Amino acid sequence: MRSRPSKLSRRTLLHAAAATALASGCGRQSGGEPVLKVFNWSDYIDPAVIEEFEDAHPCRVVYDNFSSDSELEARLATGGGAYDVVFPSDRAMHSLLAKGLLQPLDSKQIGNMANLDREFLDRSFDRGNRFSLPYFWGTVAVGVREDQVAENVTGFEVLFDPRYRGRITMLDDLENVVASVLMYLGRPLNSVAAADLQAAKQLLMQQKLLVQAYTSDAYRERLIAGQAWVSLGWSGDLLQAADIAAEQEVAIDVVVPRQGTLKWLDSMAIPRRATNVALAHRFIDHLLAVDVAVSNAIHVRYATPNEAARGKIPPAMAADQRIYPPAETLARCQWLEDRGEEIAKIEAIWREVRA
Ligand code: N2P
Repeated sequence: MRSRPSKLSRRTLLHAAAATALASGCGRQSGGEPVLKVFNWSDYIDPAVIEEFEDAHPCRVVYDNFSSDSELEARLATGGGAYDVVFPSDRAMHSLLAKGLLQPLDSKQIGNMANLDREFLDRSFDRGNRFSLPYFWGTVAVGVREDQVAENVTGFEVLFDPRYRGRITMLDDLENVVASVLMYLGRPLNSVAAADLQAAKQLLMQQKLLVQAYTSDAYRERLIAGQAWVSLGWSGDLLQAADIAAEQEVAIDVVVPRQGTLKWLDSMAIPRRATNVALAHRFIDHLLAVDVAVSNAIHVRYATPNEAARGKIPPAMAADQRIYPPAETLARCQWLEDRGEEIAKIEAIWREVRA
């Protein structure tokens, strides 16, 4: 009996289709059909949502992936790709705005923004939401292969356990990793104090000997395949891995550290150099429509900032504490703050860890 294609293989097909479209050189208006170029994190949209948009508007969406804030910024700064809609993290927004790489949104064209939960609007990185609207939020969490790790994991500790030498993956993301380590050490997550950063660096250098890979996307496949046993990852990606593994009767536990962790908010925005601005607004408005946001949230397993949609997602999902952590855990979570020039200190640590 043929098994149905896994979510990952459907995604792979989607990426392949996007890559072929790019390679064949049909940038804009090929055959008169408008093209919308979207640049997003991997495994971060329901492919059906794109298809519905293409049918409703008629256009073709060229969909491309990045796996770090710096990759997004570099692409926007050099003009490569000329994207129309991008999905920066809260951390990335500070720098994209400081460099003038985004353009203001026309809120009149985005009526569905009324669906958003005010809690996620007007954040420090974009007061008044002049340039961005929230897409999903989530946490930095730990994925654990239950068949390989016997103890009850409650937080980051398992990532530093020598018993799992060579079976640990970490995000390839300096700020997320350093913040998680500071949290594990019980120090302020945004600290740039020398003593805190020294302690974080020391631990990361020790841990390096245990780490199989630093990766911000391949950890899902590695956990599913049993190549990795514990991974620092983003909540929804880990839950996607857990779902796929469950189909193969493999249990992956997704642990949002009880001591608190990093919470983050990704946004939708339009680059300054976008070429299809009207269609970009329509795409953002589409993603904010209640039914679209519901199916997208079900698919990606991240927490939706769309209040109207949250009321309509299946109750088991709305109550899933791995997606929406309980209030007492959330109270211990923190956002990344803009640390300006001080970020160079964290970059220096990361260069040594990754050397
Ligand atoms: C989705 C990754 C979420 C991005 N694959 C974290 N900012």
